[in-house]
Formats: sequence, C-alpha cells, structure tokens
Amino acid sequence: MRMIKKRTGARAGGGGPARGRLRAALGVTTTALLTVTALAALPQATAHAADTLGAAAAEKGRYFGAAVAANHLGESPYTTTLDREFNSVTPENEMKWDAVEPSRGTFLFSRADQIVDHARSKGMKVRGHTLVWHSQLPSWVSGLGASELRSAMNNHITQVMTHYKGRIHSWDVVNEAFQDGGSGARRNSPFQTKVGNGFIEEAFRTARAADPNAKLCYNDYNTDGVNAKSNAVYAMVKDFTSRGVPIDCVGFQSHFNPNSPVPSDYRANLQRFADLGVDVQITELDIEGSGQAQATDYGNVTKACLAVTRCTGITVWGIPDKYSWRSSGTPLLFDDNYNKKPAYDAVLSALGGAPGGGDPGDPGDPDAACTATYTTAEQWNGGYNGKVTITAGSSPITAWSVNVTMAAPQKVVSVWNGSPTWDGGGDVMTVRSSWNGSLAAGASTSFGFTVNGGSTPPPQVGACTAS
Ligand code: 9MR
Repeated sequence: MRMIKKRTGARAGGGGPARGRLRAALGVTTTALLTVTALAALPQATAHAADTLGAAAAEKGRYFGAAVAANHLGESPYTTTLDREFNSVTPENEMKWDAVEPSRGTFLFSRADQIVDHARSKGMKVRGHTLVWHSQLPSWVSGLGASELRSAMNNHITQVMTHYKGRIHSWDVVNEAFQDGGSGARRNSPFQTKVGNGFIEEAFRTARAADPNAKLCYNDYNTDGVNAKSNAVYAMVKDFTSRGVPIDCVGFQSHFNPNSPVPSDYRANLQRFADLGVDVQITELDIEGSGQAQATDYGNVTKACLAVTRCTGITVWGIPDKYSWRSSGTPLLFDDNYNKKPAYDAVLSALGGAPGGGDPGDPGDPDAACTATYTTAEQWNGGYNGKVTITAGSSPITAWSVNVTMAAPQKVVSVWNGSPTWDGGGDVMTVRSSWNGSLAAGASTSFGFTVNGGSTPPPQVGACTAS
C-alpha cells in the first residue's frame, strides 16, 4: 500500500527542471504565489512528463519490460516495482523447454501461467521466451533421433504456442542458434546436427501456423554490433524475408560488461536489421557496472532504440540487482532494496520521462521533502530487525511519516525511534516521527523494528511524507 498518490500535475513551489523552464518562459522568478498563479493559468504547459519506465516508453510507442521469475511474485516490493514501472514481462525461465515439457508430451504450464496471469491482470504485455534452444533442454529431447526430434520440436512449438495463443505479443521462436566467434557458423545443437540447416525455417513456419497473431522473433547475444555472428544472422533474416519465411522480429539480447561493452555501431546494427523489414527488440538488456558510467550506457542503449523506428521495445533482464543471473555485476536498474539507480534515471530521461521522477518521497526523487530507505539490520531464523533511514530533502522538516507493510504471517513486535499505528488487519504500520521529527535539509535519522513470523520477504516501505 502506498501512502502517497501519484503526481497528477505540477506541484506548487519546489524546483525541478520542468517548473524551472516554465518560470523562465514566463519571466516568473520570485514568489511561490506568482508561480502557482501562472501554473494554474497554463494547464497544458504544466503537464508533467511520464514518471515510470512503462508510461514513458508508451508515450514513445514502445513497451518497457522486465524478465520476471515466478518465485519472486510473492515478494511485495518486487511486485510493486514490477507493476509500477513495466508494461511488458518475459518469464525468465518458466517457458523454457525443461520447464514446460520436462518429459515427452507432458506439458506443465502452471509456473509460466502465474506470470502471464499476473501480467495480464495488470494490463502488461507478455514476451514468450523461448521455444527452440539448445540450453535448458531436457535430455529426452537431445536423445531423440532425427525424425523424432523434428516432430518433437514441431509438437513443442504447437502445444506451447496454442496454450498461450492470443496472450503473447512476441515469441523467441529460436534462440542462440549461431556460434560465437568469427565463423558465422551455426551452433552444433541437437536441432542443427540432426534436423539440419532447415530447422530454423521449419520452426518459424510451425510457429506461424500455431499463433498467426504473435510476432515471431529470432533472438541471440553477441549480435549487438556489426560482427561475423550478426552478419550471419543478418544473412539468414534477409534470406527468410526474401523467400517469405515467416519472421517478424529480431531480438538483441544486449548483455553488456567491460569485456563486452555496448558497441559503437549498436544503433546502426539495429537499423540495418530493421531495414530488412523486420521489427527489432532489445530483449535481455543488462549492463554490468555502477554509477554514472553504467547510467550513460543505459541511456545510450535506450536512445538507440528510440532512434530506430522499428525498435518496438526494451526488456531488462531482471528487476533488482540481487536477482540478476549475474548479480555480482550489479547490472540492473534497481538496487537490492528496489531503490532506483542512476541507470534508472538515465533510461527514464532518455525515454522523455521526468528525471528522478516517481512518487514524491521515493528514494532518488530529488524533489521529495523526505525520502525513506530500508535495510535489514539483522536477520535470524524466523525474524529480522528492519531499519528505515529518513533523509530530509532540500528544505528542513519538522515531522515525517512512512508506511511499512509486512507480508503475512510476519508481525512487528517492537518499534524504536518512531511512533507506530496499525491498519490493514495489523500488517500495515504507519510510523511517525517522535523526538526525531526535526531534520535540517539533507539530514537523516532512522527508526527500527523487530519482526517475527519469517525472515523473508523484507517489508514494503512506502514513500516518506514530511511536514
Ligand atoms: O537468466 C536466466 C538464468 O536464470 C538461467 O539460469 C539461465 C540458464 O541458461 O538462463 C538465463 O537467461 C538466459 C536467457 O534465457 C537466454 N539468453 C541468456 C540469458 C542469460 O544467461
């Protein structure tokens, strides 16, 4: 539960680039009263930029998605962040062959369904990932002979796509079928070695028949710049489009790190594929690093997509760093406590959204009167001590308050350095300042609490309000 409503227009007073520009345009530089009057007289000029990734991308005609794992959906800050920021999801592992058809002809959709149902209930689109891939492939598949493997592949595509028919905007039909390095050759997967070169074409034809409305993508990594591998994919797509083999999009995974940085010809590479008459999508974006360098790369990738008319959307490969497949590289947009990183601000800004936007009081909002940041101070079997740090914004404050929501069956058993009241059947706690309400501009204080009834998930900490 959030205590503060979304911004719906310019707020009186305060700074911020949009208001600064407006004041400059109006020649209003002094009193708050004049500013309020001027803003009220010009409602069009005060409409603020979108303040979430999904909303900002939508204003540019794109989606902004995240890879999601079903086992995190019960963690309230995870789901809150997902629901607030993203308008497309990709199941990170739940639609892969080993997850949905672990033994021949037995299809298990429940974990993937959980993600699809959640996404659709929030109005998000879903990317399907992935139908034919050499990895996360059950051994019964790789053990089949050529003709059985071919029919198992076609059956797998047909069954999975039929189950999700009409609910997936784009499918990664074939994933990572080319070798790394300079050969431009196909990877030696069971499909390649047994079914032969035609397996990709066959997979796409089968996919089109199964769900004619889904966009059918080829998806790969290390194809983000112009190189031997992307040239080989390019040649395949060109061949497919010239012969009428059904392909609608190419996915560029875009996993970057210092050894594999964002290529300087990233945009040009996206554009040359788009010029073949297919859409391009950034499908698994993550960039190892931190701070401004990481932010700059994220901003540039976002701008590259916006510069290519047929780049229809971006998916980041996870939400908080701690759940990334390479978490030690902190490659995502949110830190382990779901705070927005500089990389987040860079993406939002590149999308034309409000830099540092979000609900007033969210960490990272430079306009906020105060911000609240959560850490788990101690943790044991069956409980934990939580700590919330309150920091005043650019003006002094005299009182603050924050909502903290516990996941059942967790219960708060004590609170210090703050005054709690309770709501929501006892799992929503509002903590108001006690002796520590007065903070100078930029100064911090904290309150703590002990929770029994489970050591995870951490609580959801709402925005800070001040007076
Ligand atoms: O993020 C996924 C991780 O949880 C899995 O353990 C891993 C298994 O192969 O797959 C990861 O996702 C991969 C994606 O499906 C395809 N491109 C590379 C991704 C990162 O490895």
